[in-house]
Amino acid sequence: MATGQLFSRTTQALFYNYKQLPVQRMLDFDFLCGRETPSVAGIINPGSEGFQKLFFGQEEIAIPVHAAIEAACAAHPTADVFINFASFRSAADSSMAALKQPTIKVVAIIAEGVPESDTKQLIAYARANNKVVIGPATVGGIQAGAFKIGDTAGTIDNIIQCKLYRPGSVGFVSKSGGMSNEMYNTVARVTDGIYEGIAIGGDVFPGSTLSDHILRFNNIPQIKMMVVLGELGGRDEYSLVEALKQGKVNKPVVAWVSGTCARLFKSEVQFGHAGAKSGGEMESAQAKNQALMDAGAIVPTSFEALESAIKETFEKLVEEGKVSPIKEVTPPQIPEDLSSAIKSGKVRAPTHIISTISDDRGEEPCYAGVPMSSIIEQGYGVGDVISLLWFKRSLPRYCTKFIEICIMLCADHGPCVSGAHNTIVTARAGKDLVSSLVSGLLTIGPRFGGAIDDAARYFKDACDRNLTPYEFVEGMKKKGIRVPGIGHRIKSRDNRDKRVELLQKFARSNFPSVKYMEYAVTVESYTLSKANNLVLNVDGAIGSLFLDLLAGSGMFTKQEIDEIVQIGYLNGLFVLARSIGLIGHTFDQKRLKQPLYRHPWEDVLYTK
Ligand code: Q5B
Repeated sequence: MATGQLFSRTTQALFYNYKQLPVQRMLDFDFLCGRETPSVAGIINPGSEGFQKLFFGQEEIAIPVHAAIEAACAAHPTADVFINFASFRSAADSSMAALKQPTIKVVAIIAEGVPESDTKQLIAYARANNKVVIGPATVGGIQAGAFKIGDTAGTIDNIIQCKLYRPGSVGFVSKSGGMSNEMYNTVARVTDGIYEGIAIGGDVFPGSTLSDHILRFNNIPQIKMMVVLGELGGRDEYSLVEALKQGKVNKPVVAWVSGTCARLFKSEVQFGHAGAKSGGEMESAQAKNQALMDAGAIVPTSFEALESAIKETFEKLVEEGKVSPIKEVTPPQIPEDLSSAIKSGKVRAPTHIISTISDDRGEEPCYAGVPMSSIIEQGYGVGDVISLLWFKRSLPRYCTKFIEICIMLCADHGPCVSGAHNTIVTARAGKDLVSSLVSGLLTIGPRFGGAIDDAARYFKDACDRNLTPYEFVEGMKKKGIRVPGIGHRIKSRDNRDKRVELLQKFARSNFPSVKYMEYAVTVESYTLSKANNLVLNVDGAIGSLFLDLLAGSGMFTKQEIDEIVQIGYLNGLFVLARSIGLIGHTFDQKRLKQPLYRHPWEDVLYTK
């Protein structure tokens, strides 16, 4: 691998498999470093395209989203780093596809658990084509003040504390991403800071090794000393030993191999990483530390002593005049996200929606405060759910039973009624379920099914004002208004609507009072004297009986009843009920493979 710089202040990456947090962290880092361009040129989200909104400092920017790697590389030919956040299942294929793109030079693979055979193929391809793989199982890497991969170095607070917003003189490489954060802090405390840090990942076969990066750091003039954090298991550190012995590294290397405690265990121990297990003597931390020391690395006696070893090495370089003092800069303040500021209580923000009927934030959703499990365990029915979500209270069983009866009785009234007809025509025009359903629902209104609210309004007003049926009906006639809830196209005095009879029967035996319904019946007697079809229809029966339910249940104040009638809750019963039938008609037509409907000419009166 060798050569030198992988990244710069203009490096741009393609981010595979969109994850909001790491991309935003990269952009926040860019802003902190005073980069002019965002380090993420494009996002690849297999199968979807468009733009993703993210913050670049205070401004929102739209980063292009591509469906495929090839398309992203073609659209962003200067982006040469591929940051792969794919799962371990698809990381190898997507990484290989990226490596095969001429524009991609570095591939960082975050996933843990990539099959070793796949990793070996990636390594072989990368070596043969002069490309660099960082990972798998890595957090990535960082060039201070220039470019950062994904979540490397953690939060912005940590990055500021570790002074990673501007370059120092130390090249750092480790296996562990977590320990990198620790070491960035240590290095910032005792030197002028990190120039570049890479976590190669904890797998047995890393895409690039500790020595690969040390040899590369050796070629970067800005790096004056290197720090290596190895770990027990594997033989990677020995290639560094070889490089040191062969004199290929001419800058001081401070090294520590962790895992010296493995000797305290009687049997072989597997540490966190796949590659970190105590094998034979050669793979022990002690043996590797000794070999590194023998080869000329500065190796402390313990991890605790690593900090002073780094400090001494750096101070020596300063004394020798090999490190020039760094110009400190104050990084700009990253604006805090509203969500975290609210969480910490620093700011308050007005909500945009108010809701009082349901809440899905807790362990289980609640309808008007009643948890889902109670609804199921206590045998609630659809009527109870409607009473919770529409009326925000648990109504007595006879009320919820009445609601359920309304739903059942109004679910359908054959294919010839306005709504079903529209639904059938729509379904036969090849439209989908929702279109067919809503085309039927849109016919519900003052003449068809949607007269319940008006029936309740007018019957209530007339009954409360003690109007006689004559005064009421004739008064409506004078105003040119048909009495809502009265009249039917096919039902009549001699062909009563069974639904109305069933509703009346239930109410008479269960409701404490049926005052409004009885009033509607007296109105019906009067309208029937005018015409045979002016019966109390299903809308009128439900409208008047719901007034009785509201008034007789003792669950509503007078003001609440007026509000329910005024807002118009009750057509909802017909809409809900008839949706069942309209859905059925849609399926029926589709099942019957009915062709496009065309109304016959003979059925139309053509006239001038
Ligand atoms: N006249 C329902 O009318 C219908 C009068 C009236 C005083 C009235 C009509 C009406 C009020 C709205 C209403 C719900 C349009 C009906 C439903 C669900 C359904 C449907 C299904 C299902 C029927 C003839 C003469 C005229 C009119 C007078 C009529 N209604 N006077 N008050 N309410 N009702 N809708 O048969 O002197 O000759 O000029 O608007 O409650 O939708 O099954 O189909 O489940 O799907 O077309 O049950 O009653 O009568 O318009 O020819 O009028 O009666 O003034 O008098 P028709 P028209 P005149 S339930």
